[in-house]
Amino acid sequence: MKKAFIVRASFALIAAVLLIGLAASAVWAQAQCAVGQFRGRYFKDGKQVFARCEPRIDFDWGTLGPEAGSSATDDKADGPSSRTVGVDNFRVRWTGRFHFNGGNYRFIVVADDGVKLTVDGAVIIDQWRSQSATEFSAMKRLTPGEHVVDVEYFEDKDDATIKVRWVRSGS
Ligand SMILES: [Ca+2]
Repeated sequence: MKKAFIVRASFALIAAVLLIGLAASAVWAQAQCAVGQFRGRYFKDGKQVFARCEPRIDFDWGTLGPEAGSSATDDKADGPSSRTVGVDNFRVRWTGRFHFNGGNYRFIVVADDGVKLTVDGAVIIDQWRSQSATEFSAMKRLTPGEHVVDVEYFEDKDDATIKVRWVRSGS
């Protein structure tokens, strides 16, 4: 009797864990963008205000700030388009998988204010401070195939710029 109850309770628990796992993976799948695109997540006061898929990071917001509705792939599920992160004191994190042919690549960023760029979890540019628009670059050797590029950015005040690109350098 008691044993049967424990068996039933165990099955119920396993079923619940599986259901939660399925739901979590569905949410996770929605939160991903296609290979070759960044998932841009925009934060104000530590809270995500909106997110969207973006093919490139090439923004010069001047003294203004990003708008949730300014991209065709705006993710309404993460916040109405009218909500923004304001013009100062916001953060953005972009993460994406990209295909590389392999070889030495130069990663180039222009940031106002702070920026940190990692490739496959390795930090290659770390310029996390308030500054006017400044260009930084770093080399990274990559194997052929997909790699994860992650960019963290913050705007302090005044002008806001963030641009990221990479070029294959030599062989
Ligand atoms: Ca600034």
